[in-house]
Amino acid sequence: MTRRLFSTLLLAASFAFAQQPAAPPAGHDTHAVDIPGLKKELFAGITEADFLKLSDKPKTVKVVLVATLTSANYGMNFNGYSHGKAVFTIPKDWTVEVTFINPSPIPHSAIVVEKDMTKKLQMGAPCFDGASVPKPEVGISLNKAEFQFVADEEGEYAFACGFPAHAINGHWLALNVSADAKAPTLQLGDKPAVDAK
Ligand SMILES: [Cu+2]
Repeated sequence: MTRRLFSTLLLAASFAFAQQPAAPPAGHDTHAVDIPGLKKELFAGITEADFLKLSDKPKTVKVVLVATLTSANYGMNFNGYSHGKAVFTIPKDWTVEVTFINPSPIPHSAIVVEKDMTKKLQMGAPCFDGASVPKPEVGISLNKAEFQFVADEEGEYAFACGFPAHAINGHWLALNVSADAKAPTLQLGDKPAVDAK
């Protein structure tokens, strides 16, 4: 099966499931056994502690987003979570350095948008300067990309996949920018929020 055909089939499947209630996330599982063709060396050694980490630079935090880390939500997850079930909270005016990794042959991407945009088929432009991989609508496969932005406005945002129809099918995590937050935190599923270290 060609990659293009496989992508088309996955997209078709994602549309078919779009009308069904969201399945609960399968939890954090470091093995993505059901998605064929993963370039696993791209995320080898990455653990939960890497998802959100303080940088050596002041008021700067590092985020790692791995698309298809598990087979949850047909691979349309970041770090094993989808549908906003992982929540990053970033203090206002902090710099966020994002490493996006897609070990899958199916294209995915990462772009910061307002949370409401995740209900749309297309994500449009990022809502902070530079807050996207190049050409998020085209996506990246079997590769990684880095970008950074300053979270200079409070609000409810999302790290969304910009590949058409992925965010509306759950391929996004929540991102809150808060003037009250003292430190960056990450909440994974039903676990308590944890400060970045
Ligand atoms: Cu995606």
